[in-house]
Amino acid sequence: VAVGNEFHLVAPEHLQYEQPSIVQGSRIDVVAVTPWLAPIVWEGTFNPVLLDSIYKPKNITIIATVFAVGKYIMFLKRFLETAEQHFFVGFKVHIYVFTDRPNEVPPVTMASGRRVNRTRKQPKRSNTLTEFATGLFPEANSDKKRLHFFLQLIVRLVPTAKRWQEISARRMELIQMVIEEQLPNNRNYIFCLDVDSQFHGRWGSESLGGLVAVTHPGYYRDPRSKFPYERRPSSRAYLAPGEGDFYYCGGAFGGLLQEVHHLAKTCRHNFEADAQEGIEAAWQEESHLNRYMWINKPSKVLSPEYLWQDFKPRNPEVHIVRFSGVVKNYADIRPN
Ligand code: UD2
Repeated sequence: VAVGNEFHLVAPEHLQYEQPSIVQGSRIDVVAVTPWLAPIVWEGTFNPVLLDSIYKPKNITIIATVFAVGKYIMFLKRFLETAEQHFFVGFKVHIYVFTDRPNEVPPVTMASGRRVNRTRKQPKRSNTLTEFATGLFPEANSDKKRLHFFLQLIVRLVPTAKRWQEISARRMELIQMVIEEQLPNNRNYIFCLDVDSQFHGRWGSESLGGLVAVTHPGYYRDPRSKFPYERRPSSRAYLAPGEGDFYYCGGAFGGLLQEVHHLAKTCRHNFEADAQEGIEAAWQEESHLNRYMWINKPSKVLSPEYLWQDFKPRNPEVHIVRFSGVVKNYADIRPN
């Protein structure tokens, strides 16, 4: 189980909150722990005030990566605006946007509590990538207490893709590179998210963990025989019948930097080694991610509240949708 260098949890001495119980759970309709004893995060299983009060003093930065290549740039505005409202509000957040259309990155209106200015940096070379633009920083004269509540946007140029699978293929490589720039500041966290998505509710400190995976909304009630794992033994993403815990989505995963670095490096290596043998896994890097999470058990599992699909009616156990994939027409938006 990946636990990395997670902090120990220190709560403020005088904080008062509802008494926890080990015999009466607030949720009896769902499972809140895996067989390897990782929490499964559902609404009602955690106290957000307590968790924020533990993590806020640690002065951590949450990095998010998002890819908006080709026509997918159209999803970025809603992604950023809703992230601003719901994603780690009160924490330092750096969002890396990878795009081939940097001039179409939209300006984002900040919610209260994140009073920020937009500034423009000089383009800077970084390995194969060009760092383009733009930061959202606290106003110089803003209330001192709020100074550390800010969101920064970093735009990186990536080549235009000919096949949509290429984008998926390169994501792990670029995530690996971003993390390598951040290390050794490895007590920070990263989440890698699909851009054709929006936030609707809190996604915050309850989701922090060494290695964090999200159960796919389409398969979480199904037997593992129905999971769309890669089934050809010749692929490095292969999972045999009888293997696999959950079906995790490629559209959201994260954890501590060094844990996600290991994940990205491994998935990228396996993806590229497969490609050299002419194999592309059934669901590209999502298949490799599922293989990885079978071997390296996540230390926290997020329920489908953390990735629902807008076209799908909410199931009764899903009390809140925090993040969801928007409805899209693949034929209109993918390169081919
Ligand atoms: C699933 C996964 C996705 C990925 C894919 C397999 C979820 C919700 N989604 O989604 O993460 O594992 O299967 O490859 O779990 N993109 C672009 N431009 C493009 C195409 C894709 O920027 O032309 C980026 C964009 O950030 C998008 C992501 O790649 O969100 C995934 O692509 P998708 O949304 O088309 O993949 P999908 O819906 O099949």
